[in-house]
Amino acid sequence: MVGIIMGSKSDLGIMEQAADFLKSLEIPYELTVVSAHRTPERLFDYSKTAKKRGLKVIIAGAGGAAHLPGMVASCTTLPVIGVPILSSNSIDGWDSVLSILQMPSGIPVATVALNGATNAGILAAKIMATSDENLAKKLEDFQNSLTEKVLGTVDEIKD
Ligand code: RP5
Repeated sequence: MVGIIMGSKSDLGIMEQAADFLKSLEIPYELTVVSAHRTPERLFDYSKTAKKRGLKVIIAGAGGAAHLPGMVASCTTLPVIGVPILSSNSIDGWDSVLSILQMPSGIPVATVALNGATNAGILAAKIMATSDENLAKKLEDFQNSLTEKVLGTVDEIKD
């Protein structure tokens, strides 16, 4: 089970891309809003009960002063994947990228690219696949499909 959280409902358009990938591999997930600044008690409750509730990985996305992934990581031993989001009043996304990326030593967040929610879903699936051979096979098929897709374009470009 993967937990997907975001700082605001306005992040949903990006974060549901992580959910879409998990769904495509039939990985169960939950998806909800948890704001580090507007619902701090909910953040503590969510992250401190996450493991007990059966979550194995948490994907956390936020824009601007994006403290959600780091704060969640500080409250759980589960791996946390951070998704920086380009929000409407952002400084080109750098505010979010750096807030999530520049974690202090001891509390890592695996940070994907700006708006990189699909990759966050893939990374979560890869973590789950370390103890699930069936899932590992599905990921292998997925990666092979990427290779075939690119090779399929090779002949389309003639000298
Ligand atoms: C962050 O501020 C959220 O993650 C969102 O990306 C950004 C803007 O939030 P709203 O003002 O749209 O709720 O906390």
